[in-house]
Amino acid sequence: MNMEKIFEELDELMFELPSWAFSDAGTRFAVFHEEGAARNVFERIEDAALVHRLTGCCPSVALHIPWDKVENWEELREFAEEKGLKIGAINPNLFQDPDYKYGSLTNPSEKIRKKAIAHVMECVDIAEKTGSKVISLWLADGTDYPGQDDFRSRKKRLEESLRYIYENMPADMYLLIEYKFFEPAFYHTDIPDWGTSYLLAEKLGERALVLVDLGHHPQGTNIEYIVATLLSEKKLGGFHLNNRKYADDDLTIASINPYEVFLIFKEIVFAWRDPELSDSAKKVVLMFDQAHITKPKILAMIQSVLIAQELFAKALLIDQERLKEAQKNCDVVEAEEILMDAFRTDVRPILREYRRQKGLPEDPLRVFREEDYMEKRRRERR
Ligand code: LRH
Ligand code: MN
Ligand code: MN
Repeated sequence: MNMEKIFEELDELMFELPSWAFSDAGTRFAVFHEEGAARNVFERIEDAALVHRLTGCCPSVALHIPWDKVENWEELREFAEEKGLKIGAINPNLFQDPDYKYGSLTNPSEKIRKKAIAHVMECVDIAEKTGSKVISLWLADGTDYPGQDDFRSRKKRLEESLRYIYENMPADMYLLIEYKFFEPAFYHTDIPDWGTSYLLAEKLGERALVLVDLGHHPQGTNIEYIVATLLSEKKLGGFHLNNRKYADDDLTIASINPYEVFLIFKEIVFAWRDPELSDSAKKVVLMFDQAHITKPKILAMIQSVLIAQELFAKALLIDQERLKEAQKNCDVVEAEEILMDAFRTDVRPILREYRRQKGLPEDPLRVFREEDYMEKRRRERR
């Protein structure tokens, strides 16, 4: 094992935290209050900064507009920078306004489409003011019943709306297009899969890319294969990391299926090391999109970062040369054993040593509990 190489690669592994994971969360049945949870964007940034301080690998925070709201965006940017954070992807909200009942960027009404476009452009403006280079778009658009609207007309409206947004963004800003195969619409979804996101992104241009949310696929989908395909086309823009058992559960990454995450990270690691793909693969943003209902939020986020880092470190350990050899020889068992060798390795001592060398706590979860950061927040945020 070449520790120096592994540590160098770990240095490049950065995650983006979602502001919305630090506030009260729930299901469509109820929202639960956590004492001391962040109440506004400043407190969300404070919590994200704490996660970064303890883990050393989460230097940016994604915002959701208008869940995150301030008078002065430049001021928010300064506040974040003082805390050691950058503002990451700006996520427009095109799913909560009742005007979007029949769609946002696809709505049959031109007036509502224009309203949705204006909201995205407001987010572009916020991105400029906060120093962000990424707009991350997810649409709840779809229909509930056959015949409700015309598929091809909706596709055309969507393409036109996206074209306007793309052409009016600054020339160095990226547009990530997220897909989700169902929900909230139950009959059809306008952007249901990676193929549709890819098609839209491809038509728009180089700065439009696909975003893969791990919870947005039908059961049994081979996500690592989608990831490999998008990486090879230089069309993968980012991830929303999370896990699920049933639908879009937004559970802690790897809590249900760690091997799947390992196999996805393997694709990223191999693309990082491929001279042809390295540049584009290293730009892929690894964001979390999790909502912790029964776990304390900051603690759950630290846990998420650590498990993601751990699975990435395992993927770094795969003996790529031996794997190539086994694949050439069609030695299926040997190839799988090479992956499993890495997956079964306990990398926790390596990561403790890595953190020690960086001056970080070796066990961030323990430090968070021992320093009683939550009690402090409960007192301050009463
Ligand atoms: C939709 C989604 C999307 C939203 C977030 C809050 O299910 O994954 O990314 O922006 O949840
Ligand atoms: Mn998502
Ligand atoms: Mn989701």
